[in-house]
Amino acid sequence: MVNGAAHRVWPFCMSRGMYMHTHTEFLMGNEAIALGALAAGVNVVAGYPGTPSTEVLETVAKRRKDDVYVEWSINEKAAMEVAAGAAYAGARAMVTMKQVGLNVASDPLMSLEYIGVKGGMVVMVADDPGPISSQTEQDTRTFAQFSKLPCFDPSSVAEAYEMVQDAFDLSERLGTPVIFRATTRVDHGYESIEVIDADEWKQHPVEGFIKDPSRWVIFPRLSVINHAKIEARNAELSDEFSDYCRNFIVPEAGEDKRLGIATHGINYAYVREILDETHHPRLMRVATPFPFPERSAVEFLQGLDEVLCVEELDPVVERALIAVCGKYHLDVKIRGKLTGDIKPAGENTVESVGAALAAFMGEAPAEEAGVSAPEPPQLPVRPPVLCAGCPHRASFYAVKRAMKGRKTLFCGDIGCYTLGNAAPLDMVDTCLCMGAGINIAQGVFHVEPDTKCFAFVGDSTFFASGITGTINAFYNQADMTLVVLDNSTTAMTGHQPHPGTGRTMMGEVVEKVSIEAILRAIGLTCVETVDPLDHELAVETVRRVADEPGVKAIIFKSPCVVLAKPQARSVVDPDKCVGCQRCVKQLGCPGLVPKDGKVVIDESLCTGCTLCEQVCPFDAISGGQRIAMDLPQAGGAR
Ligand SMILES: Cc1ncc(C[n+]2csc(CCOP(=O)(O)OP(=O)(O)O)c2C)c(N)n1
Ligand code: SF4
Ligand code: SF4
Repeated sequence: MVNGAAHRVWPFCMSRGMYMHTHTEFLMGNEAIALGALAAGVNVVAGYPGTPSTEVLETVAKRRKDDVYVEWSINEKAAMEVAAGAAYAGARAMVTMKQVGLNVASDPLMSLEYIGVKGGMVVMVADDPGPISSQTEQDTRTFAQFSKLPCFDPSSVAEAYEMVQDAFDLSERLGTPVIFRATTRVDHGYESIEVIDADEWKQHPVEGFIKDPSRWVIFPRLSVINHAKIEARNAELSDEFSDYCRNFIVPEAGEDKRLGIATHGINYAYVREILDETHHPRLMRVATPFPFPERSAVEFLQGLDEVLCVEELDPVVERALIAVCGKYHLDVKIRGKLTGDIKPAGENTVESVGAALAAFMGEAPAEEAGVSAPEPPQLPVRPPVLCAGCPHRASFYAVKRAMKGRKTLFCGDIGCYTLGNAAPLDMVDTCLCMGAGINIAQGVFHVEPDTKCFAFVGDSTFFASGITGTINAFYNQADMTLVVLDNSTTAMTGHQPHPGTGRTMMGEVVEKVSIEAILRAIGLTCVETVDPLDHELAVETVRRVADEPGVKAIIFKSPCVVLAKPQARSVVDPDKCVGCQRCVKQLGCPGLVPKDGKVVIDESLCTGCTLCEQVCPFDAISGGQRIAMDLPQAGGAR
């Protein structure tokens, strides 16, 4: 439709907010998504942290009413299944994760599409073009096509708030999970928006689980029947989405009627910011990349010669428009990523989109047209480092010293401790995805048995996906050392609790799950727990444990310094410091600063962890006090 005139109005666009009391809040996109879910009457929210998705669940926990249940699950698969169970029982449920989390949760999600849900279920996935804080640049719109699930893709904070409510309504009406996908600039952008007052949030009564094996038990026969239904439903939904008010066409302004621009998500905002309101090509904004609003696309393409698809990550809109042109014999040239007009990877910016639009519209190159700002001066490169006093530094350094001169492999994993790869530690040889390091170490061991293989894993990662790898190693007779870096939090994503912390997102204090007990239950007989900041003991423990046969484990237990209050800072005695800079060269702690041929300690950074005190060969550093976590009795951990 062109500006909503030609077809019926999509019901969800008109149903909310008309008779409701609202107020204005300045919100981050993720907060808006959380408030939208609460306004839609969400009953259960489960998730696993990951940037840029984390604030959604945290905001639900902060702003929820007493009858809303919220949890950090141990990983995304668990979260997906918890939400599915709640939705089976008729609750409105949301599951939150970052884009790579969807890989972990894909097994239940792919089957869930065949089974369906009773209460509305929204799968909130945050994509990370760039990537800014992820290991992949995957596009959840493509995952929506693969899984055949309807998908929403908002362009702004205000839209995210509204669209998540649309997603719940659609999910419940169709009995299917719905993907709600936003990208970093929407998730972490801020806007003042109108939100519904809390006392007018929808109350969603929960019917409860009704037993019906013909519906809830997946079997091949059921799957083939439901597959056919899903295909038919998606064809209908494509038609319905052509009337959805957020899939719209903006008619061209000015003389030129040959060109069109198709876009989505935050790129729509960039395009609108760049284009002259009085003179621009016809625009199509795609808010539901799957099922693609085909009828609307045909209308958009009528009479055009060329279309530029301005998108980030995969060429989803571009491919869909090419298919529409083929199906309807439309002679329109579709340009975008596949033709090299839009960069194939990385995040778009107002400047990069401006340059692409200027070239497409035959205008002066972006610089001359004044579209792009002058290049800002280069900022100094500041690689990420472990915090001053981070216990991970001490753990890596202990293993490094203990294994010096031996043939070793150090498999890292995902967390703050990935930063152990940087000089001078240089202790991460591999890093793939969460939990992978433990299995990669086994793979190397099986072809290179003379290498001492180590796998470093954080405590949250151990619970999320390290346990199965450890069992695999034990069962398949690997010879390797597992090093659990237990800082009692999920530090990298903002210090969320996990089963080892003894706290839940509902605010309950619960029994801590013991990593040591898990390792023993698997069958490991050599499990030692040590404070990594007790340097000589840590080194001695690594030397001894690494030479035990089979799978053995060291748990380095010391709190993340961001959560612990420093007791006393260390200082360098300038009369004793000879300027050898051993502390700086060995540890790379940002608190140690070379100055005038000697070293001083930046007291605004130092946490008094004492590691440099123990490393200095001239006893020139003193005064710190390390923060210890409760450790089991000495020797009791074997
Ligand atoms: C599948 C997946 N889910 C979530 C994330 C986001 N994430 C990165 S590291 C991490 C856990 C970090 O905690 P931990 O292992 O305890 O290490 P720490 O950062 O505390 O050192 C998470 C959840 C991810 N990278 N991949
Ligand atoms: S005591 Fe030394 S190693 Fe520890 S934080 Fe301070 S400067 Fe860094
Ligand atoms: S946040 Fe905690 S775990 Fe992460 S680098 Fe800093 S001290 Fe280490």
